[in-house]
Amino acid sequence: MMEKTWRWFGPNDIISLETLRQIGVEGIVTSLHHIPNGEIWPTEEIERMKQLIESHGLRWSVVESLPVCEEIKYAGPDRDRLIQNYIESLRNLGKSGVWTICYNFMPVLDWARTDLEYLNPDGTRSLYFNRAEFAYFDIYLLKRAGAAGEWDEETLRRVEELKSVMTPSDDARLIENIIIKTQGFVNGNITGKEDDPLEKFRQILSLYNGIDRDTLRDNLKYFLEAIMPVCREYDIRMCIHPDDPPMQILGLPRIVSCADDIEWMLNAVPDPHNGITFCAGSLSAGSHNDVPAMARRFADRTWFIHLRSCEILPNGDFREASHLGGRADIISLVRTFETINPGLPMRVDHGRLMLDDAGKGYNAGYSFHGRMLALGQVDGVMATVSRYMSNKL
Ligand code: DNO
Repeated sequence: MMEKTWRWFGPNDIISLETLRQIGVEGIVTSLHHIPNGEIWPTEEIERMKQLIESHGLRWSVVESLPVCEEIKYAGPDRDRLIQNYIESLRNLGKSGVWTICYNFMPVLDWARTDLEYLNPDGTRSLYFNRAEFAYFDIYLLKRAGAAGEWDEETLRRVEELKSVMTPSDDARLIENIIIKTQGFVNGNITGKEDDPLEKFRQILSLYNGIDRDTLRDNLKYFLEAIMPVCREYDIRMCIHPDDPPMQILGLPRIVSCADDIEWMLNAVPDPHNGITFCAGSLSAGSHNDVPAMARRFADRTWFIHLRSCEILPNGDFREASHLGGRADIISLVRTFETINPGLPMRVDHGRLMLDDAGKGYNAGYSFHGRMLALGQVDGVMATVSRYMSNKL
């Protein structure tokens, strides 16, 4: 059966490893969050983390993420040195036996939501992407040249409605959600300590002027070809995370948004060490993605799974559904992966904000009770599928 893992943010995480053990977690997904992007992860630091995890009867199953610097993505002058550093980090992880690495190749924004506490009828709160609010941010707050021309008419109509009701504090909240609260803990481009985060954000965006889809694809291929030798040497499985949401945003190219994209990147470097993180949540936020069909197609090159599910609303907004609802069809996914590529590490991704979790300072999407409930649900699905597959049901 899939290995039940949990994203844990290191010794400063409010949720302890003891707690995780008690709720049935087997493996830990974490990163060396204190090491700045682009620096080599030293063996001693990797070993310290590994031993801490193992001393609680768990294992360090997956690194999420070993971040790829922007400069590698847009192919800046320092790219080869940064790739060498990446290779050294992989070598050190390989020597310590940490062999599954999640990363992404999304320019600038690691993931995007407009509302981190969208109120559901039952009183829980979800992460939500309001298409009109995002377009409003793009056009009126970021003031990106040409932005208005990239949105459809219906969204632009909603944007004008919004414009008449948004207050300065609504604007500030939107900026904070899009470029700080969702980013600071995963990416490090914007930490929230900047005097003018929006201006800093514009500067980072401008690094991608002139970079289109094909160029970004070339840069991904260049990066993967450079790291494959060390991956082969230590049997390291690289797992690219799909774009979240799976569409073009802010004029940036995104190249892992649909089945054709995934097919392209797997074929561009046809080595099994070049694989994917099957993030059912990200993929299900795109109406063009048939998630169960994609799982069947790519299960043999999947090395890590994020179980989560989105619901797309008629106006193009999406919200994170319950782990048993939405478009992803987690029951079907568990059966597919257990049939084609059994035993992969899986973590439930995100969870609703519920019970007494609000206000405790959890990273957006990573509160305790919602994730624990989701893990319980998925655990039940896994047990049922397993029994069914062994013909005892
Ligand atoms: C958000 C996460 C992403 C993911 C990275 C992987 O909750 O799914 O931040 O960890 O994109 O590199």
